[in-house]
Amino acid sequence: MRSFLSLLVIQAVFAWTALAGQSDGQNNTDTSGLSGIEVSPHLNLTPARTLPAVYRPSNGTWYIAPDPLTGAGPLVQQWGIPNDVPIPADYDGDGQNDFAVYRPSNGTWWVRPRANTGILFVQWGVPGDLPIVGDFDGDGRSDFSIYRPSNGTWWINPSGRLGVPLIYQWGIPGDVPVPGNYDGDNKTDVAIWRPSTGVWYIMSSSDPGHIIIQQWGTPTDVPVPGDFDGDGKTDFAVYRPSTGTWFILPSTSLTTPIITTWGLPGDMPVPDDFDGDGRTDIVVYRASNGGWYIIPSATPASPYLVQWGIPGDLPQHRTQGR
Ligand SMILES: [Ca+2]
Ligand SMILES: [Ca+2]
Ligand SMILES: [Ca+2]
Ligand SMILES: [Ca+2]
Repeated sequence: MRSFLSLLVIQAVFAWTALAGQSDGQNNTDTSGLSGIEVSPHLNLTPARTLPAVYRPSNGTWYIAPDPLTGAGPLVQQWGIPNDVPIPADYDGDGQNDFAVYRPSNGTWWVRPRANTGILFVQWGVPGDLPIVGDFDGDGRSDFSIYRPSNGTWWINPSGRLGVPLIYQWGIPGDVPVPGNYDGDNKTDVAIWRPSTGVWYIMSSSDPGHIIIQQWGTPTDVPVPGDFDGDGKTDFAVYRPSTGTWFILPSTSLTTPIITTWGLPGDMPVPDDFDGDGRTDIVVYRASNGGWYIIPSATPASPYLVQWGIPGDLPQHRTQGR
């Protein structure tokens, strides 16, 4: 067995650099498949809400849809190279997701903050690790974090204490990381979903000795945790691809599941708060036509479609973390 300690040493070779004012040295001109693109440096979204956004692996470019409320945007940014994994999150704490990619080949993170305050670069991870989004220390900034599927360990580099990692063994091979704020204390909880049994195991950040265990889902489901009822706590939820059915267990009413059919075989569930009412919306992305099919939680009788993306694009949304 390769020793745990040797991995620790690898992880300790860690660099943090903020390179103020550097450009990525690439242009922003590729608008293939999308029309009317203008480059806009910043979108101020009040109230906080999500816009449809895609990452195009072929050219490492991000495309964020125009804001229907203000008309601002769209926003286009080249940030990434082939084989990078997009991992947007709010790394600088300004309330907006930043352009960010994780490079699996060498475990490096490349963040271009939306506030344009310089580039963040961190080495955190080894090949095989999965990048994770979450604010585990609760300071409002996402922490550089990875989950190691081979042994179920979590390696969290907290933004409040960079270089002083939090390491947890939580999971076994086959488990799916489902970080979220299940206990409502505004710190992300370490959590996994076990497909074989459909059981969720949550390590509560407010009381690490208290383990939340909930059976919810079947082996072929996809976990889609979110705060669908808007009480500040992440709800257990799964999406069943074969039937396009959502099974949501609201934290305010664990005995009253919400079951909604929304999606066709092949669709990807991309739940997030698109209408800005503080509740996660039921949304699927259809790769064949770049369609975002949105049920806004504030007006569920009026679902709508946003066409944003072309085949091959990866839809971006926040399903993890807070
Ligand atoms: Ca943090
Ligand atoms: Ca928490
Ligand atoms: Ca909730
Ligand atoms: Ca909503």
